[in-house]
Amino acid sequence: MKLEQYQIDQHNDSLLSKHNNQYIFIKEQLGEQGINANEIVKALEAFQVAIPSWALGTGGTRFGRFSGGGEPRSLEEKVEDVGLLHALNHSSGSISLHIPWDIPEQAQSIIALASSLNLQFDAVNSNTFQDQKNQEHSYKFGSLSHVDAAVRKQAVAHNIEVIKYGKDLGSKALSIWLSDGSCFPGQSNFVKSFQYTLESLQEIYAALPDDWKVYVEYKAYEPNFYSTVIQDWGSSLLFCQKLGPKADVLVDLGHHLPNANIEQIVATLMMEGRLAGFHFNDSKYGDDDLTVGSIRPYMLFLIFVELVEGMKRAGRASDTYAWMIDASHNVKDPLEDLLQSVEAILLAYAQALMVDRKKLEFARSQNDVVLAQQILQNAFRTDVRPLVRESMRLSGGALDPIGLFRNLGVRSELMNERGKVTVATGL
Ligand code: AOS
Ligand code: ZN
Ligand code: ZN
Ligand code: ZN
Repeated sequence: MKLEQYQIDQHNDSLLSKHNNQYIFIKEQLGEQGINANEIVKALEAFQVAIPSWALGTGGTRFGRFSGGGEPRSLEEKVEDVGLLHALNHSSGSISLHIPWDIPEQAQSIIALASSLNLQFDAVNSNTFQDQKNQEHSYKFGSLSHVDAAVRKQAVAHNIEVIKYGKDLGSKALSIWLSDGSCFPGQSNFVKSFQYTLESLQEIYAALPDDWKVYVEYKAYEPNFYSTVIQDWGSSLLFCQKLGPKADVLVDLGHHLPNANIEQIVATLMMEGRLAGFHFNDSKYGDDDLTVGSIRPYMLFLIFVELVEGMKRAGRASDTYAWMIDASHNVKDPLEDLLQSVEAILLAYAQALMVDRKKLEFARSQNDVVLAQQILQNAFRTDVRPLVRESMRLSGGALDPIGLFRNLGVRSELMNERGKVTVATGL
């Protein structure tokens, strides 16, 4: 199934006069505060969020998986799904593959399909947290950090193979999330685990093409519940610093211990020029991988306040970072869910762009705590949805992506094509 531009235009026409009123209202409101709405809209248009191939099906949990119908059965169908998202919102212009859940056997035809949908290939993800069929050594007790050199060698070789797949597709980065760690005190030697991991990462790093990066993702716990080798941003940064300039830290919002001040972590990583990008999601308890902005939208906004500031300070455009959604669950239509996530990201970004930085710095210099808080909350409490809609409309997307997805019956069309019970590969 493919969306045609006339379907989007018809939909937009039907909503246009209502939208225009709302947009003019916020434009005036912002104008009074000296903020140019059109500039924010332009920045929103340029902000692209990658979609991970594993979020296109209903997610698995340890306790069961309740697949919906019409899920993608192949890599081609996953690319087509992201094409649908991108046609609707024009903000999801790339797909991130996970090897071996996705094996791009015929790179040329996959590339052709992707480019016909205006999609690119984002970072490729390796997987040494599961054993694959016919694999010689098990990762039960670790991969890049394993006590046995033969296991480490196998895990390094896998990562190098993933780079090769990515190269064929035009990806420019390898994302590594390691589940390595221990479940019980005494099980592993922290220092040896770190050093083995470093040596393994160095071998992978050496295999990176010149214009590639490696993103090192950290996570506090799970599946290991006593220690994790790359447990926090500090460990991740340490690995990156030892590896070299092609390695940067990847922040997944669900990977911190409770109540961590993630916005401060972001500010510090950006200060050091070592933020690779994000895996966006939301959570109440742990690595819940819920829809972005569904639980803690104010935190998301505060993170974007730092991102906007950091990008400005570094003189870097938003497309020089890796923004991705890493979410998955059982209860929503995955495509509708991803549309909600992308919208939440753009809303937080728009609000962060509204913050009056000069006034904020002045308030800080005066220790005017009340004013500083008010400046942030004034932005957060502004309904910026018309700005996000305008950015989608201008770039050729839909004013109401989920509304159009439903009106066109996209999911039932996909079920007709693919079947009522299909299970996408992934966690
Ligand atoms: C795992 O918790 C991480 O978020 C990784 O990014 C992982 O590769 C991805 O979520 C797929 O499971
Ligand atoms: Zn992640
Ligand atoms: Zn995660
Ligand atoms: Zn997560």
